[in-house]
Amino acid sequence: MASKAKTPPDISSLTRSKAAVEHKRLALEIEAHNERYYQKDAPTVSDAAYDALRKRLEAIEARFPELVTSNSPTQTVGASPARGFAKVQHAVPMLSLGNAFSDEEVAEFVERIRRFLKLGADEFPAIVAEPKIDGLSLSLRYENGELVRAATRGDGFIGEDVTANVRTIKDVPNTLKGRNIPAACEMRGEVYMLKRDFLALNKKQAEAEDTVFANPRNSAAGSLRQKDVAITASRPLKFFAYTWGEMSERPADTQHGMLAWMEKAGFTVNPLITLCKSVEDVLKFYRKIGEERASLGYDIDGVVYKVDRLDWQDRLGFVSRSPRWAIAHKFAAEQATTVLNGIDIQVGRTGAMTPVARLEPVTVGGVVVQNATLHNEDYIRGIGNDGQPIRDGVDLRVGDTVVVQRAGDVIPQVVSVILDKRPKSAKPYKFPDKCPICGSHAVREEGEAVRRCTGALICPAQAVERLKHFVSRLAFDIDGLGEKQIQEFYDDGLIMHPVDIFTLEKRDSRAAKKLRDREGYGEVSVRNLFAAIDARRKIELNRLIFALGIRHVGEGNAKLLARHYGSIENFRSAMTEAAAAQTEEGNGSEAYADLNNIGGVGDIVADAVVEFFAEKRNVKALNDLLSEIEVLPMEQARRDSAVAGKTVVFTGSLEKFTRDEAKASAERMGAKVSGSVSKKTDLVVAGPGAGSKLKDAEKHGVKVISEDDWLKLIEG
Ligand code: 9MJ
Repeated sequence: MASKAKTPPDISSLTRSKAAVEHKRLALEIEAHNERYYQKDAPTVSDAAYDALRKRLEAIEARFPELVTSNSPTQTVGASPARGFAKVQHAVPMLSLGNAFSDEEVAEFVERIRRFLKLGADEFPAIVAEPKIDGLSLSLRYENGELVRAATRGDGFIGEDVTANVRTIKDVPNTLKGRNIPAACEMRGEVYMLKRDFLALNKKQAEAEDTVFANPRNSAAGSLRQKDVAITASRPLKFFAYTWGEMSERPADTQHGMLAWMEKAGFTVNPLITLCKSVEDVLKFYRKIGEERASLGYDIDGVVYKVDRLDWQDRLGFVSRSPRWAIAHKFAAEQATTVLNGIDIQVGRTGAMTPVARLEPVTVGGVVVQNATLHNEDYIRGIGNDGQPIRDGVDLRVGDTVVVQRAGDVIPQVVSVILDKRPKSAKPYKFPDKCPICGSHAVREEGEAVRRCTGALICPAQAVERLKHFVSRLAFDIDGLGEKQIQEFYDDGLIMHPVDIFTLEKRDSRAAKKLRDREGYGEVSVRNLFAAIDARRKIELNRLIFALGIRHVGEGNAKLLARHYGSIENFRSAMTEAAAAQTEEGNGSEAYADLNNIGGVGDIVADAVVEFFAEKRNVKALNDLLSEIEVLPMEQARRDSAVAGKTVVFTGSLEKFTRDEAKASAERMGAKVSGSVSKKTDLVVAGPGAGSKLKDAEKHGVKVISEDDWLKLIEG
C-alpha cells in the first residue's frame, strides 16, 4: 500500500498547520491519480492504495472541516471528462459508493440504516449483495424505450458522450423489450472485459506494437473511449446493468425487483446477485465471492450491499457524495513476502528508464509473481515526488525480503521492506547514470521522477520511435515512408539511423536483394520512394530541429530555435559550446546564457537541448545526416496569400486532410491556427460533425467554409 509500513502520524495528534500541509499534498496526489485513472486509463497505484489516501484525506477533513474546499477530491467524483468527446450532463448525478474494509464496518453500515429507519431490534432490512464489477460505469438514457444517449461517469455530474461507441456493445439493447417501459429512464451499470479477452487483445496489441493495457479495466475504458467507433466495435466489451438514474416510473419497488425488470428489458444482470436476510448472510456472500473471485472470468474488487426496499432507499438518501443505502465492501489486496533478487532497468521508447524488481517467484492470489514494477528511482529509495507512487520511507536493497501485492490489477507492486530480514551485506541501490542499452548518459530533470537516456538518435531502445518521429508530418514528411515502412526497414536492418534514409538508394543499388523485390513493392513504388526521399534532401532548419526528437522541443520550440540561430552551423556550434561547458552544478557558458535568453525558451528546454548535444554520438548522427542533406533557412510563411495574417479554426472530422496537414498548410500561407472560436477568429473551416464551434462562429459572426473551399482558397 502507498503509505503503509512507516505509519503516518495519528490524525488526532496533527496540528492544524501540519494537517493543512498534508491535506494539500493528499489532495494533489489524489487528483493526479484521478487523472491517470479516469483520463489516461493508466493508474500507477492499486485501488487499495488509492482508497487509503482518500480515507486519510476524509479523516483529516472530519477533524478540520475548515480545510474542505469546493475543489477537494472529497467533493467531486473522479476527474472531469477528457477532451475529445462531447460533454453530457447526467439528469441524476452518478455518485460513488462509500467503502467498508472490515466485517465491523459492514455491521456498522447496517446499524446506521436501522437507526435511521428506526427499525426494531429484531428487524433486519433485506439487503441485495452484488459482486462489484471492476470496470467503467456508464449511464444509458432511453426515451420511449429507445437508446438515445450513453455517457461515461466523468466527474459524476458531467460525463463524455460515448453513444456511438456504446451502440456497438452487444449486451446493451438499442430498444428495451417488454411492457412496463418508462417514458424516460437512465440505466446504469459497468462496462468490462473478460480476463481471457483482455489477455488475447493485449497479445494482439503487442504484436502490432500498439498500446498494451495494464489490466482488464483499463482495457475496457481504452476500448470504449475511441474516436474511431470501428475500433470499439472490434473489442470484446460487455455490460452488466445494476442501477438507474432518472426513471419516470419505477417498474418495481425493490432493488431485486428492479434487477429482474432490467433482465426482462434486455440487459444482462450479474447471476451471482443474492438477496440477504441477515448480516451473517451478507458476510457469507462476501466470503464465498472472495473464494470464487479468481475463477469468475472477470475482475471484481469487492461486493456492493444495497437496501432492497426502494422506499427505504429514498428515505435514507445521500450523505455528501455517496448513498446512505449502499456500501462497497472491498477485498483486501492480496499480498505475499518474497526476496528481491535483483533490479533491472528497462528503457522505454522515449528513453524513460524504469526499474523492475526481479523477485524470487511467489504465489500472490493464485498467480505466480516474479517481476514487479518499481516505477522510478525515488520509489526504490522509499520516497515519492508529488503525484508519484510513494512507499514507506525505507529504501529497497537487493537481497531484501519484501511484501508484494496484487490488487485487482495485473501489474504487481513491491509495497514494503521487512527490515528485520535485511542481510548485513545489502547495499543501498545505486540507480545507473548510464543507459544500460546504449551507454549514453542518463539525466533526471528537476522535479521529474524519471531518469532518461539522452541517446535520442542512437539508442536502440528508442530508435524506431525516433525514426517514426523523424519522418512524421511536421518533420521530414517523406511520402511513402510512414510508420509502417520505417518499422519494416528497421526490423530488416535497412534504416537504423536518420542518415540511413538518405543512403538507402545508394545501398540498394549495390544490394543483392533489392527493395523492388520486397513484398508490396515494385519498380514504380521504389522509384517514387527514392524520389520522395530526394525531394526532402533540402529541409528547413525548423523542421530539422523538430525532427531530431530532442525532449521538450516540439514544433513551436523548434521554430524559436531556428529563428534565433538562423543556420544549422550556428545552431550546432553554439550547442556544442554549451554542451562542453555543462557540469553537474550548471552551465556558465555564454552560449548557454544566449540559448536560455531566447524568449519562450526556459531552463527545461535549454537543458534538454544541451543534454542532447552533450551526447557525442547524437552529434555524430546529426553530422552524418548533414553530409546527405542541405538545410535551408526557416520556412517563411507566404505573406501574399489570401489567408495571410488571418486566424483560422478547423473543426469537425476533416476528410480531405489531417489536422496536422491543415495546420501546416495554413501556417505556410501565413495564417495562425487556433483551437477555439472567438471574435478574433477570421475563418472557421468545418468538416462533417462540427458542433459547438459552429455555434460559436454564428455567435461571433465568423465566416464558415467547407474543406473544399479551404483548398481552393489556399491553392488559388
Ligand atoms: C459495481 N461496480 O458492480 C454499483 N456496482 O450502485 C454495483 N456499482 C452502484 N452497484 C450504485 N453492483 C452506485 C454504484
